Amino acid sequence: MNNIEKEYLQVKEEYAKLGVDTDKALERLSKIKISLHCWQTDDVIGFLSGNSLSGGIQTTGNYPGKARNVKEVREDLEEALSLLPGNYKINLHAIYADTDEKIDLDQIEPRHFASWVDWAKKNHVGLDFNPTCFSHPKAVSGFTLSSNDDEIRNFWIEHCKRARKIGEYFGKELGEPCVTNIWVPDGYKDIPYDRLAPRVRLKESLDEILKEKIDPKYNIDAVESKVFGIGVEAYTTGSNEFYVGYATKNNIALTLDAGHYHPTEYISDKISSVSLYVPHILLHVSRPVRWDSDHVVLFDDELNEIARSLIRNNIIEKTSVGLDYFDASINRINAYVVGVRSTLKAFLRALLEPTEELKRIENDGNYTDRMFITERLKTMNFGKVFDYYCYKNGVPVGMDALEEIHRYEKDVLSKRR
Ligand code: RNT
Ligand code: ZN
Repeated sequence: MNNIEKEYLQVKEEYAKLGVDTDKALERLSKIKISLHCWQTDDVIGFLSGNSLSGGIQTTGNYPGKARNVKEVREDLEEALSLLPGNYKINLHAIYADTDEKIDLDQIEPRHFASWVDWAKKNHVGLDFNPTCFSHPKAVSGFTLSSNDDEIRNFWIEHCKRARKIGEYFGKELGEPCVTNIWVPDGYKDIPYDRLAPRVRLKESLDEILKEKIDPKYNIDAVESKVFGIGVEAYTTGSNEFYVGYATKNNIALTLDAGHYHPTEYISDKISSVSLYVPHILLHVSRPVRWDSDHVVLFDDELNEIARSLIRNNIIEKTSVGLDYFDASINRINAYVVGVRSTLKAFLRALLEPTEELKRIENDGNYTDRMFITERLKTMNFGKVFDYYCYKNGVPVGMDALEEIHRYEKDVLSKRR
């Protein structure tokens, strides 16, 4: 028995004293499939819409080694996956189509993504999808699905309709539903006179996009709100209330992006409420810092709270978990590895709680034991359980992962000039 196994057995005993079965927790952890956002590889540029990012989101930094083509995007995703325990999905945006044809976003078809399906099969990952309603000449006015220009609005409606068909295609090919998430950057920099009209148009656009019924066995529709973007500070058409209402009324998935709310608002406290009214939740795991909603996810308090809300009430059963951030100032493989490992650790820690026992204690009004046990849990050595999980899954444990990140940077990323 090596050290990792020995230490695991010790910690397992400690957890058993609290009534927690660490093996079972790891078994449950292995069923949570995180979706890796492909756009961290190349700072959300893609291959269809030109070379700059717009729509109120931004990457800063120019750390060397960003992916320049579809082959490099896949190479980097494979490298990231090789450093991560468990099973995954990959989250694509429409701009990551793999085609030589000169097509615009209102012309995308499943065949432009066929090589992604082959790649996904080979790498045993599922696929998720997003229409790309930004970084495009038809988005420069700041409005897409809520534009008052019919030509523009129809262009984006057509794009989103096609995105859903691609989602359905992914779902059929890969045997697990694709979550197709609609996020639009629409809004005003300065104070609007009419707050309703753009929302009426957004609602009508969505109604039109979702008119065709697609079996949720293949494609799950999701809609994502936001409080503000850069240059869209005064008014966002697709606000929280807009989409909570829309998703509830239309029985589709609601996306909760951890970076899309006021700084004192947390999605961890929204999850339980919305779970009562929407059939499915898509989580965009992200980290807001001041104006930015997209820093690399770290193992912080809010991430732990998010995991707890999902695990303690088993809301995870109706939740898809995707990462959403883009940092161009650090090694991009590291951004994946840290973001995913942090998320997994938060889930693991939540799974290592005597959940039923704590619920009972709380219902009995026994706040003494509730306080003692939840405080005790904070210093339990879940890190050793996580190390063991990595080891069992044949991926580098602890600092060994960083060593591999360095090797890949030296051998691969630094050669991309
Ligand atoms: C933007 C949204 C959206 C994007 C991705 C690239 O604020 O979070 O999800 O980050 O679609
Ligand atoms: Zn998001």
